[in-house]
Amino acid sequence: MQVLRGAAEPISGEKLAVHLALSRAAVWKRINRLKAQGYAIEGSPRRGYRLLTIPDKLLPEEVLQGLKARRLMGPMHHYETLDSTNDLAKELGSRGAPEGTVVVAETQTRGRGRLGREWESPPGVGLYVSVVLRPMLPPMELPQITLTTAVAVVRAVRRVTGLAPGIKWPNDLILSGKKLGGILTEMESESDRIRYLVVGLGLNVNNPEFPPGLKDLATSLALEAGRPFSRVNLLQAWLEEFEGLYERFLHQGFPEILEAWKRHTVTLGKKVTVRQGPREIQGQAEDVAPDGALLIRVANGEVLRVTSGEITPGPAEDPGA
Ligand code: BT5
Repeated sequence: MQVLRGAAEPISGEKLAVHLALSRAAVWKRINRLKAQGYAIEGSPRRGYRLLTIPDKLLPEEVLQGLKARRLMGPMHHYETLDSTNDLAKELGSRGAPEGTVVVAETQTRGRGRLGREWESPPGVGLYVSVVLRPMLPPMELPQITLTTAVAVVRAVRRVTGLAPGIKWPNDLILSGKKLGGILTEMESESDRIRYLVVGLGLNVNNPEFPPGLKDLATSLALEAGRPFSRVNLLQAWLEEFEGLYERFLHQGFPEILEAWKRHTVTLGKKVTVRQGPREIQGQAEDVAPDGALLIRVANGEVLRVTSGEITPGPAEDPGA
């Protein structure tokens, strides 16, 4: 692939065979595999092979090309369709897949949010990606990794598109008041140690529209900017930003990342309602504790710690909420 990509002129099968130390038949097979993946390759018996177009897919050949992240460098698994990239990443994690294993799909048939909710994952327009990590950390540090992931998404989106999403505690990426993306962090732990964890990111990139139920709630980068963006560039940028922040988190702890998170959040300083199953807490979102918990000042002046739940703006009965 690299050879074809860099070539201005068609390259003969013979030359490719020498360059790749393969037989002519093996070169032919490889070219056919690339074509099946969607690469448009012109081949003429006399002149050789020429790359015409690269498919708009998150193929490892494209994503790993020029990727600066080293720790999260793969192995990378790409699928046209998966039930859920988190499910496959968890399966790979349980079978011993190394840290940095990346699972990407063009579409998901059962993309998941938290608490069994669905993640709308139409083909070819979003990022649906999961990464296996093996940090030597206690399970209670999981929320910090979710916040770290969100900061990495903000940075990646800014870098590639110039748009600046906000973060709604703990895991929503928000643009123009609508949901642009979400993060699903899941783990397998033993006693007081994380065995492996999976960080899953869903990001709406080039979605031209959303189904009726999501129309008023969801947005995509393309809808906001009025033009499409390269999903490959966004995935590369997220892997790079995430790797940098994850390493910082492991070596220097959470404080600096938390400060960055606070700069990007749209939650703090606002009146909120938190729903935790049947329970509801109303108050002012004051701060995030060093461990990632949200601190809410309620009517009697007490500050409550919230480690999970659903946040909506204002008091629940507020019609403007
Ligand atoms: C999340 O859940 O926000 C986490 C979503 C994580 C999805 C990724 S995709 C790759 C990986 N593999 C998976 O199977 N999952 C992860 P939550 O906070 O529970 O939000 C879910 C809610 O967001 C739904 O109930 C809808 O209201 C809304 N929603 C669903 N699809 C959406 C979309 N594409 N864009 C915006 N909002 C959406």
